[in-house]
Amino acid sequence: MRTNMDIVRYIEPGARSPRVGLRRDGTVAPLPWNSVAELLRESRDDVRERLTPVADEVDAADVTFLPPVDGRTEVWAAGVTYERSRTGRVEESSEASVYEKVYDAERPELFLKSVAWRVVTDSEPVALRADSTLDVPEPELAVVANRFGEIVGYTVCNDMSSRSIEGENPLYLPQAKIFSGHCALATGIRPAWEVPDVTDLAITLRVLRGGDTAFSGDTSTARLHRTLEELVAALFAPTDFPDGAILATGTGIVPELSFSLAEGDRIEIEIADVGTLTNPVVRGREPMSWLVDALDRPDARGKAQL
Ligand code: DO4
Ligand code: MG
Repeated sequence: MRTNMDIVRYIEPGARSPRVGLRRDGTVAPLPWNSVAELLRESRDDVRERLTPVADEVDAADVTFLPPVDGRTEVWAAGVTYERSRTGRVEESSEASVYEKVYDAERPELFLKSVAWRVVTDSEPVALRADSTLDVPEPELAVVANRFGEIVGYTVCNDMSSRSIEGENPLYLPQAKIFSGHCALATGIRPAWEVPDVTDLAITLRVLRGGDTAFSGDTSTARLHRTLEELVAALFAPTDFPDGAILATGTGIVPELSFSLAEGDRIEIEIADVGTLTNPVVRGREPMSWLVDALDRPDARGKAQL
């Protein structure tokens, strides 16, 4: 029988080190790994077999949840994997043909999105670059793969993007995609065997502004132009990932060019059977400086009042 369990990273009040745990029914209990990176060094079968708490559970309301990525695990992203993403890039870009070509090419577009420490999680802020004029959230199903390239689980990713910077020149992609507050993951990793049909998951996005809905959209993973296995295989073919990797699989929701995120917005993403992710929006680097403080002090993390 399927349950609502997911794998989380969390810290208990007064503790110095995060733990990896199993969250279910409003509780969390520690698992036999010290980090998500350590878990991703094991085979999928071993993870499934060892997914049993090693100590008593505590109330989930009493702990702080951290992004479900640590150590040397990298977050990568695929691009232009939905038709809507291709259309959106063609509209925004000074070099439309590169997006037309990559949609149908055998080789997918893959880019490094984030190292672990830069990732934020649910209820922490995401940011807009101070020099960007057109900004969007990108709600994406993210695949969590172990060191062998096996899909162990899924989570929700927001691949925050500057459309004005990418649109000016595709070579600016790393600057459009990587900045303080650029990448959010949900707090939980849903074990792959708990998701009944990953090929047809509803994805919804809502942007709230001053209590009103400023944008909403939806799609389904059924519209993904490539398979998850194909994307993971392309990522792992030339590269070792000793602590596994998280791969966001691209967005199928792209607002019209007339819409841009603004400071103070609240972004809500839901992927059926996987999880939810809500983040307030700030502008510039300064409101994200707590990420540096949180390197050694997880209690410095910038939880927002949502
Ligand atoms: O081609 C640029 C990035 C595309 C992307 O991030 C997406 O389609 O989700
Ligand atoms: Mg994206």
